[in-house]
Amino acid sequence: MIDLYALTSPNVQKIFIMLEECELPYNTKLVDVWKAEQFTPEFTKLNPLQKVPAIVDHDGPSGKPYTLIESGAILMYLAEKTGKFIPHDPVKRYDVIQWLMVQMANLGPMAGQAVHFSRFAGPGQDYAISRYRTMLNKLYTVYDERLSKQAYVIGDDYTIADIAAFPWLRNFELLNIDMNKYPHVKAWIDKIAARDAVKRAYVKIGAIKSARDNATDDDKDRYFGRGKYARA
Ligand SMILES: N[C@@H](CCC(=O)N[C@@H](CS)C(=O)NCC(=O)O)C(=O)O
Repeated sequence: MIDLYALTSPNVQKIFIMLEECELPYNTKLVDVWKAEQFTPEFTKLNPLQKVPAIVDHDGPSGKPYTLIESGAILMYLAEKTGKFIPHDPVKRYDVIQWLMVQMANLGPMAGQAVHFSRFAGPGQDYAISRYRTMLNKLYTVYDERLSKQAYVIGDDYTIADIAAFPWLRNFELLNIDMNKYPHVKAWIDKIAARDAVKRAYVKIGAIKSARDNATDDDKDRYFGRGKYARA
């Protein structure tokens, strides 16, 4: 059995999708980051970075419990555990790993900062918003070019490179991205959204209630590490 420490953000959505795709049994343990639950000593022991997702696989390597953080590492671990969504062929395998890293190091951080500066940082953020949205449009262009030539991110097969990118690229409305420019990404989003496992994952995610809508200014300062919570 796997414990998934979760809320509803894109990095967590990846893991719900992967667990559903692999049909692995799991318990969802909610960590409401809007209520500071990521900062408890119990959760900090699991993830010293105090972020979701994290998993504990009670049937880990050698049958012992194993804790993992970072959504990209969790996807690789689950792919290797089940032998699914990562090819054995060495070239294709490294194609998957490369594109997983593209998502982890580029798409996720750029989209996260674009949302932060457009929604949560207050007025006067034009430079930051333009910078992150420019980087995002570059990334949508790169994914669109790939998907104009092939069905999935690394070729003919659906892999963890798709599962990692999907929760971010599907957020185009929130990110204010004009999808008329990226028709192949749009078709790929629709195709992945129609998968049974993905539908099951989003039913579960949709049922999660967090304190985000009622977060006070102090809750937001604590979450974003600003105001009296800033360390620099
Ligand atoms: N690189 C990490 C990012 C995880 C992350 O940023 N999680 C956010 C939600 S999307 C979080 O838990 N934030 C709480 C905090 O920073 O206090 C991953 O991909 O797992």
